[in-house]
Amino acid sequence: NPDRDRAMTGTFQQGFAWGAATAAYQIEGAWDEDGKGASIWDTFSHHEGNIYGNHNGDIACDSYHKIYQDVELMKQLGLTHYRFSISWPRILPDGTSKTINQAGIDYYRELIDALLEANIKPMVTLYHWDLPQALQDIGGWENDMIVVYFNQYADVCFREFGDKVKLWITFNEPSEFIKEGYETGCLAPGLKHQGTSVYRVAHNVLLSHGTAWRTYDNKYRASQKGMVGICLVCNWAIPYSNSKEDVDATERFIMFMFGWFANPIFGSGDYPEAMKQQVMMKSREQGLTSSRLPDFNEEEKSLILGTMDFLGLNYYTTKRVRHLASPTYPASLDADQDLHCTYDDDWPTSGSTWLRPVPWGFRELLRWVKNKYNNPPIYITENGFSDPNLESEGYPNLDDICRSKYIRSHINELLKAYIMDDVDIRGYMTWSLTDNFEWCDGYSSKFGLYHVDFTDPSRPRTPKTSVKTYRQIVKDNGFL
Ligand code: PNW
Repeated sequence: NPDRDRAMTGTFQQGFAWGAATAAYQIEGAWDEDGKGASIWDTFSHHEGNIYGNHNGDIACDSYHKIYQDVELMKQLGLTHYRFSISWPRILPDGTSKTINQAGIDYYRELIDALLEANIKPMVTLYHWDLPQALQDIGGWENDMIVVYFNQYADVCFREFGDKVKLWITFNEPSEFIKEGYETGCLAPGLKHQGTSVYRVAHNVLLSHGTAWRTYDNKYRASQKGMVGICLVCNWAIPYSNSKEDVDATERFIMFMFGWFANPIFGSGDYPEAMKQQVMMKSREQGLTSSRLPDFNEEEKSLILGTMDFLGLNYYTTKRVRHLASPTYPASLDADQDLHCTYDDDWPTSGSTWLRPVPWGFRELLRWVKNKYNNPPIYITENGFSDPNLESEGYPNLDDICRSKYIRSHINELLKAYIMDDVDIRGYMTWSLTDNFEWCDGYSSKFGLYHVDFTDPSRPRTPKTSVKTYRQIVKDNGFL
């Protein structure tokens, strides 16, 4: 449908949030400075063979020492918002509120003040994957006690920064760090606990989220008047064929990726039916008497349901989904879904195998979320593109026309969702401000609007062409 891709002119509402997003471990560096404790990412990346080229985040973009340079980049873009994350062990070195590292608090206060001085509002993620190693040593998210520790940490952050931070995100992409951290082992802590752990961990993450939201609601909301949300990543998905099997598999795919967290927090108040049925069926096949997916008791359900002031939605790509029965063993989150994902060959490529730009999928996803979950307020908290591997053409290539195209086309679909579909969209944060430590890809994968030279000790930042593109859209509040 060629009409689908036609660009639209128009603007977003006054006060629309325009931002860029980052995460502590990916940019800060200073991994053991000024009293910071180790995180699971320090441990994981220091272990040979876990990361491309054995890269690590010891220095990264050195953003810990470059507050004012980074704020300058945001000013050049004309941003109204900046999404960053707090490193839990930088302020609570052993994970608990027994010891507070004042230098860590001071660092984030200085950053927040510098942002506000530049008229940029902070949006702060509490957990973007860098758990204190001390808490991993007692089981991390598999230990039910984590709910208490996360709540202590959230409470310290609300207390210390809540006078100036009005937009909070508890978790970034739980589906992602749980699957890759506890089952495939691709992300820290690198565990390969197949089949059951992911569901137990998700249960604890949901309880942690709900508890922290209630702490804000009970102790801080009246005086601080902020909002607390969660970031969920969701691909759009379309069936491989019109068969009922493929259509059902597509629905399952979205439920396992998004409904797993969305339904308990702002949907039915329980795990999705498709997920419950599927994991029960698979568990029975494996000779288990109960499902590997835990049940919520009523108390847990009511603790979690309704604990969301806004949805942070991360969108990158779309998949084509086909039903495919998986073998009974080994049990895994993937095998539980009985499906196979592909993409269409005519979807363009990027520097990441998993990322095929499909802008219209963005609008479809937004419309689906609106209808399925009763029109929640949505901030796009991540959307971005990795530079194709241009080594052969001489790196760095700062003329990132593909990123410009990605940004323009995705924001245009967002505009259609806002104007034509009445989706309640409050803002858009691009991933990412600068090139940074891209998890297991190290520095080989580049998502930044600004290039960073990681071979230079001063980590100079240079604008790519997409800076101009994004600055114009921000200035026009859309497309004039
Ligand atoms: C995000 N997907 O992860 C993370 O939040 C960032 O820290 C990361 O740097 C960025 O994407 C780029 O990789 C994703 O399934 C996880 O489409 C999964 C998906 C996309 C992004």
